[in-house]
Amino acid sequence: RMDWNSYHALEDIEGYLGWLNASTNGVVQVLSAATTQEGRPVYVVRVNDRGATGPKKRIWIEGGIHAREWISPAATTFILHQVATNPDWQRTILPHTEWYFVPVANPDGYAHTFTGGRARLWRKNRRVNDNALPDRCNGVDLNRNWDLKWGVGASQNPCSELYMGEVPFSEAETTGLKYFMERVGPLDLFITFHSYGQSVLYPWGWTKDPPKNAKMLHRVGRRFLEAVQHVSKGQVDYTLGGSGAMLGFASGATDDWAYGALGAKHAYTIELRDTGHYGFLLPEAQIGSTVRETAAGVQCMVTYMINNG
Ligand code: 0X9
Ligand code: ZN
Repeated sequence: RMDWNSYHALEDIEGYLGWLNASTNGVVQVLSAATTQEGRPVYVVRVNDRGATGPKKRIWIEGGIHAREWISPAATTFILHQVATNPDWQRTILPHTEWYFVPVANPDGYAHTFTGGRARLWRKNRRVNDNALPDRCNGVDLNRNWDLKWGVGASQNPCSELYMGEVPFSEAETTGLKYFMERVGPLDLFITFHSYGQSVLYPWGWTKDPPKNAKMLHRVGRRFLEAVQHVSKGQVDYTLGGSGAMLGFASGATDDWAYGALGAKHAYTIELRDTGHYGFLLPEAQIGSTVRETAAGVQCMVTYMINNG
């Protein structure tokens, strides 16, 4: 049905979502948040055990907003798989949580990277900005298109990989996800998976000034680092900090919007393996260990949040 030993084309991922939807007795629901320029749905997968009452942490996990970062949808689907099918997670985590997964936030871009040679490591979506311009001038960086301090560390040039779009939320993917998130309501935890760099980043993206609950963001982020260290037996190290301070300024990203506009209590961008040796071309042999340590990291963050209010 699905495995985490190879990278999967969009159709395989969608097939797996359909299987989950059909075989988990209403616990997993596959919904659509948007239809892309090329006509593909942007799926949101809700996981909620209606049998469990009592307070629940609301968690949103986004993957695949950057087309070439293939390990991101792999990690997102693996965590979804744990929540939906792992007896340990279902006993200890699921009764206290409600999950929303976006396995591939940029399906057009993702599909494009499966057309051979990873289509020159495409990052943006596939909007046609101007028919007269070369292919690299197509697309909007969906992680520069959200409306919070829009335009910092981004480009107004459509030919740039960091093209922010004509206006905030100019894209079907970002608008659709925004509306969906607003309907879901206040989040306790938002995570968007990227690669590469092995870092856990929290707001803000446009300033080095820490947000008001930076201490708490740091404390919960540490749980991820500790779990990865533990599972990898000290082989894999992540760094942790504010994204503006760690990476340089960039706004219009989902993490800042989820935190600053939607009011998510915790919001993170997690840059997965590696630190640059393979970069975006992380070998398939590393998928399994990467997604397992990542799931352990998220499990520890969520467990901490459940136990600490
Ligand atoms: O620049 C990005 O969009 C992310 N890095 S990546 O190399 N995967 O493109 C980092 C985003 C960090 N968050 C903010 N700057 N708000
Ligand atoms: Zn990215």
